[in-house]
Amino acid sequence: MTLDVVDSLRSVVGAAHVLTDPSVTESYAVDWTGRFAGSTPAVVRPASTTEVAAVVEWCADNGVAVVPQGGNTGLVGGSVPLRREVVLSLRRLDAVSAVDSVTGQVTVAAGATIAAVQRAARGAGWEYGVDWGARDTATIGGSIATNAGGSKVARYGDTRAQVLGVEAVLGDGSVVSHLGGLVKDNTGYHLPSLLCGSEGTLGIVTGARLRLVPRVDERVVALLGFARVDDALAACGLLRRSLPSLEAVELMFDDGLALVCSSFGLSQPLPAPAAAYLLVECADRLDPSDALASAVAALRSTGAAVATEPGRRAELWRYREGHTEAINLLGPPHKLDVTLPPAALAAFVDSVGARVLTVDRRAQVWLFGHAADGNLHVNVTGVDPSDERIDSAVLDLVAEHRGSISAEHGIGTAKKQWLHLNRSAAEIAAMQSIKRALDPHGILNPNVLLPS
Ligand code: FAD
Ligand code: 2HG
Ligand code: ZN
Repeated sequence: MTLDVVDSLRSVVGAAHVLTDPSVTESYAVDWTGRFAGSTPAVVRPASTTEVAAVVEWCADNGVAVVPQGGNTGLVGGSVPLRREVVLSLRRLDAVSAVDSVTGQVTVAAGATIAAVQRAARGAGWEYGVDWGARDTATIGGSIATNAGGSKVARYGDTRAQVLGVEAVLGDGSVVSHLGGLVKDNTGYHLPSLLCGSEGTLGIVTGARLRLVPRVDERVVALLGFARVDDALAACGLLRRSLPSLEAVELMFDDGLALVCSSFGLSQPLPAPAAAYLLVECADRLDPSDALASAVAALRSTGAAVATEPGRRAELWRYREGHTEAINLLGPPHKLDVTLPPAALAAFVDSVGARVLTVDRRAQVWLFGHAADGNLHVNVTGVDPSDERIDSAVLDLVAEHRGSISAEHGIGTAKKQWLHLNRSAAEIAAMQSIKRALDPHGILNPNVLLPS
């Protein structure tokens, strides 16, 4: 059976592009955190939409399940083969077409990285409005499949808000392509919206037409300390109201910042440590430093480090973006990426640590996130990576506060069993009907999102 799969896939994409050596396929079979790992008979690396369609059609005809994979930076175990599925890597489809400088749009292939799209946009006087720490590896296809968020959502929206059109291969091998880029186009179901956040269960995204935003080059970053967590959370609303140039408001706490400092040999950013920190970025055509300074003056901040020069701005961002890597150095974490209603955020921050400790006294709970969106990343280390009581404790608390159990990373395999906390039986049944319609053989990423 395995040999047939490999031989057949080789005849579609060429022998060099079907990887079977376990020492090579291993890295495609374990997720970024190290918490989710499996194995695969083959990693197939097509170079075009036609080849993707031929691979999927062959897999559909032969009942072979497929896990699509982009940069493999996903954080919910959705991009790895847990039950010997074939891995379909999109990384060779990495073309970025010329930016249409009139419409501010670009067509990109699924395997292009976020950084490649950002570079192309900037080169043409535009900007791609989505950004996060894994930009050099994460792909457009993966970001559409997860509806990735990142640090600029409050200003520009999530990935779904950037996607004007998609090209995708559905579960029977048919190709849907709608890349014309018309901003107003009410011609029936909006497949791009449906594919955004579908986590590879409805179709393999092979390309997308993306909206860009005007480039603004004058930037200022401030890292602010707060003696009380409540003061930091309250500051977030005030900054959003008073600064039209606000691009990001990111939240950190003293323990997480100290971990980043010790992991990467960084010095503390402020003269005196604080309980909570906000990393704030403003961007505009004219220098937004004065506007930010007057907004900050109205806050209960205990100290600030401010930077306008690109190198120094990046140094301040390192304190925030270093969290994921620093936490992973402690061993595979439980990652719970959640949203709380603004009124519930402070109470959740207060109680989540204690709730986790009732499950395992050894737990270390790390909190950080995108404060502008009420999006908190709860990471738990020091416990058994497979102890799902940890995930239950956090996600039940989120549901008690009427929050979302997935803000931006998706459900994947990690949160599949808690989907009912946010979705009714009728909603799940509707999703299953859509799945059956677009993937009639049930071969596309079968381990994620929906109950089996
Ligand atoms: P993969 O990890 O390869 O796949 C993710 C999911 O998409 C899987 O279910 C996979 O099957 C599916 N998929 C991949 N490609 C396709 C395709 N072409 N067609 C259909 N399905 C596909 N995420 C955020 O939202 N915000 C953040 O701030 C953020 N920060 C991060 C920081 C770090 C350091 C890391 C490691 C990750 C971070 N992430 C963040 C998570 C991750 O980068 C995103 O989920 C990203 O969108 C995944 O893209 P990828 O190409 O790596 O996809
Ligand atoms: C971030 O905001 C990412 O840095 C990763 O979404 C979150 O590591 C995490 O839990
Ligand atoms: Zn995030």
